[in-house]
Amino acid sequence: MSDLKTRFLEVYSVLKSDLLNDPAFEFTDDSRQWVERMLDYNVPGGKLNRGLSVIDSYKLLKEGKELSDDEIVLSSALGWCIEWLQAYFLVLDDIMDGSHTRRGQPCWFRIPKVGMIAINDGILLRNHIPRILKKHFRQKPYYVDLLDLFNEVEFQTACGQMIDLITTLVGEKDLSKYSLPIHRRIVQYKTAYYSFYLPVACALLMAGEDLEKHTNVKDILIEMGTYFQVQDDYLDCFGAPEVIGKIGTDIEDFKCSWLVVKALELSNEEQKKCLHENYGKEDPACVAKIKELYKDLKLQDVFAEYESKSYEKLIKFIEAHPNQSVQAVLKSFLGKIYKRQK
Ligand code: DMA
Ligand code: MG
Ligand code: MG
Ligand code: MG
Repeated sequence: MSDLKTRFLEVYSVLKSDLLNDPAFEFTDDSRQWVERMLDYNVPGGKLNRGLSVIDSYKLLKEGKELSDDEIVLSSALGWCIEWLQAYFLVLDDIMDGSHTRRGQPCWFRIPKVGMIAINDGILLRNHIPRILKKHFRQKPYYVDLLDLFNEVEFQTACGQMIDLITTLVGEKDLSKYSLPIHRRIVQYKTAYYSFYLPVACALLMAGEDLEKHTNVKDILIEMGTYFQVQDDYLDCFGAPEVIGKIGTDIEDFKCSWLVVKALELSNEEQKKCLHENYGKEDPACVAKIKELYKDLKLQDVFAEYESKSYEKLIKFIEAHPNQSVQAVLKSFLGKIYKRQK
């Protein structure tokens, strides 16, 4: 394990212990145990790409200078705030999407003693973020900007989740209404802001930068986030559950996934009929028919083409940026996700 990752994980234990001893609540042994188990189950078990990106980005912005202990702890704490935000959204997303597994284990709400308590746990996870920020950043000149950033991004993500969910009502009425512009809007809001813009924006604030001056960085990161969510949509159907740690539900859920949009574009009349008849059904036989159709339409090849085109486009976009260390931040982020299998 890289040294920074070890340090990052150490900071998790510190943040957790602060939260479990928060003087604003009189914890009992039971409540403390509940929160500890809930955090350990939902917060640290992912790839940690978003969280680690804050430290990586901050380091690159400092032109590779050794970070002080304090800088490592602070950038890690911000990274963990993003992981907390992600945990909060995922706990609730899995309930709404009717998912079964996440990160190779049952979704939190599927644990018999948890059930719908998971909703409140999601709210708690969300409330931990400002508590972490207050404890570690209250005295910083960029504290208000940090709070504002997290609020803005959370709002955009919740709106993205809303359109992800209400668009299925459109699809149930008329599947042929699904299109790339609609898909793009959903994924930009539900994924790109919090997964891509937020980590780099946190690092920029820590480095004393003004976010208003970095709208072009934001544009590139949103583009990258869109590409990332297309990968997520692809892996939902074609990924190996034991590798991605989750079983896909997009077909059953009538989601406006990149795959169904492409399938609609490429289908003949008969194939369209098959889509209309089988998409959005729980029945495994219907799901199998959709997957068969995706294969007939060679969506794996269509995706591979999309993936290399997106990569080229993003690299061009990045290389047009005037600042070398910003370029390095963006390239490092892109390198972590290109051709990802999980
Ligand atoms: C998830 O989209 C977006 C957020 C904000 C959690 P999704 O439902 O496609 O994610 P997953 O495939 O991980 O359930
Ligand atoms: Mg989901
Ligand atoms: Mg979802
Ligand atoms: Mg998905």
